[in-house]
Amino acid sequence: MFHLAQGLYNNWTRKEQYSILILGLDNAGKTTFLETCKKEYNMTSKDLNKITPTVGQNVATIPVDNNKRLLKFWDVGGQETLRAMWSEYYSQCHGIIFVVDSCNSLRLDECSETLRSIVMDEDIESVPILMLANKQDKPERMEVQDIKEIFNKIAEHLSARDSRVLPVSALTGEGVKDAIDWMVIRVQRNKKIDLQFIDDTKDDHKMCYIINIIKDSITDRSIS
Ligand SMILES: Nc1nc2c(ncn2[C@@H]2O[C@H](COP(=O)(O)OP(=O)(O)OP(=O)(O)O)[C@@H](O)[C@H]2O)c(=O)[nH]1
Ligand SMILES: [Mg+2]
Repeated sequence: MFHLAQGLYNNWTRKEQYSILILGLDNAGKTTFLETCKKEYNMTSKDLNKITPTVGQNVATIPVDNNKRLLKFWDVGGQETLRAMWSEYYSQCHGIIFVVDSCNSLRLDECSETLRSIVMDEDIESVPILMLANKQDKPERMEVQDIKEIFNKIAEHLSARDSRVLPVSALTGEGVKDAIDWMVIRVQRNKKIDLQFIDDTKDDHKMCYIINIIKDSITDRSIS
């Protein structure tokens, strides 16, 4: 009887959990975005001035939608050597946030080629993709429309998949909640998703394994 009651209780209280990958070139603002998300949802977050380049990953689970659902964010380092490992995460993710530095026009080609390689990967078929035109607080930013044009060319490969470009400032928090709201709706709508619930320790083990490989291959930068 106790086990039955406990089973029912667990069933009622478990929450849907979605894994969201945060990708983008190094220095785009991924970790800043994650820390600001934590702050926006009243979680303890790092001092934004103390964020260092990520070697490996940062993980945070944030309750959203009035605490009814969980988004588990995987912020993966964007340095070129680390990008080769991104695809290891694709089969586990329900949504992708691709962060772009709107102030660095010199890296736009690199940025669009990187996004193209993500979009073309069959493991992320049907996964919603949100592109964030970050650093909108800076006067030298590119117009969001220009960034949209680049993304739209790549979006031709997305078929009927949900995709969007939104302006944000990870530093000031402007647009961050709108971005999360968009993603929460999309991951729920996505019929093909395979829902994970709170007990996803197997995935964590897999991710830890991946991260150890990454750490072995990088020695010269500090872990954030
Ligand atoms: N002005 C401004 N600066 C930002 C913003 N977002 C990030 N930055 C700055 O950009 C730099 C890089 O930010 P990170 O969050 O470390 O970038 P990242 O994408 O995680 O970089 P990697 O971990 O190397 O892949 C830091 O100096 C941040 O303070 C923003 O919205 N506005
Ligand atoms: Mg980082």
